[in-house]
Amino acid sequence: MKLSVPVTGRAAATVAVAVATLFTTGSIAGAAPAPKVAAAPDISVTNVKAHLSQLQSIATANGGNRAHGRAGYTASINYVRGKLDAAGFTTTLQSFTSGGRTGYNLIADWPGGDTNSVIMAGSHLDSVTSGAGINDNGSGSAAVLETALAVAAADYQPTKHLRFAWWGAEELGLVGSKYYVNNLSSANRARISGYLNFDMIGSPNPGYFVYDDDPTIEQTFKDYFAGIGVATEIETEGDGRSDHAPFKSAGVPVGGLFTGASRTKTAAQVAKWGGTSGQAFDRCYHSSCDTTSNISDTALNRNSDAAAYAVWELSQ
Ligand code: DTR
Ligand code: ZN
Ligand code: ZN
Repeated sequence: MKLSVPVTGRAAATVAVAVATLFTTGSIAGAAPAPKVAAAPDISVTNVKAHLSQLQSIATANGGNRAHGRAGYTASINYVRGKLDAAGFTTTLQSFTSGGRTGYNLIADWPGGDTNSVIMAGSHLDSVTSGAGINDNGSGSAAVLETALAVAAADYQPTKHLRFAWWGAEELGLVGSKYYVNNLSSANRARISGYLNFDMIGSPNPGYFVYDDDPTIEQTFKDYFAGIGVATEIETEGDGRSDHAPFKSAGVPVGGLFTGASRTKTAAQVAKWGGTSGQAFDRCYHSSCDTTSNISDTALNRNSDAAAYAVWELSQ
């Protein structure tokens, strides 16, 4: 399709992807049509679950876990990196040492966009040593991976630059994400306009918790859930207990999603969300039963879609 009007700014950046949908709103005769923002895709929960199966197989083949400094962690990194490289991302491994073992952060940049204004989405890829870590945090890792692959599949070209991250050694005290933030120059830190964190988003007895940090990011997630008619609550099960904390401490606007860990679901929460009252959101938290059976497909689906929605909305 050839455009007969000059296209500038956001429209120019998105025209390659969205030519068919860009000018779908009605326009007054003679006036330039209003540009329409690109809509986020629906993330395939089947694809997200396929990544979880792969992470489970990796744990099973490597002593039952994907923990920092173990073979299951490097295999997890290689799996995620292989998918991203094949899709056209620029990937970087950042190594650090913790407890005498080498750890890795995987960073994937999507070429294009304004690198002075970066939207990041991240999740920790390590598990504890006691299990495969499929909800904690295969769930966030798989959702972020599938969101990144959806960016590539759409050839999405937002105005902002997109960066995805998989952190190492979160379970040892946010070691990888702290290392990343501490090693950013102040100029590069200032270029990050938002960091979105996904840690435990498929709990089997789920709640829908939104981090109460940056108001714009929080509202973006709330808008998504309002649109699908799902109530949310503010996340309170340990503020600062995941990889958004170092970003927040450094002054980066943060947000994220969570479906609950060892806290108990109340009767009021069951009235909103269903599930079992008096039972933990995740009874297998940090246990050997955190396997592919320890996932609510509904929660995983909703939160994966919410992740993509926020990445799209906040980057254009
Ligand atoms: N940091 C997590 C679990 C966790 C507990 N509370 C929250 C709140 C928000 C995100 C995550 C969490 C772990 O990896 O064990
Ligand atoms: Zn976690
Ligand atoms: Zn954990």
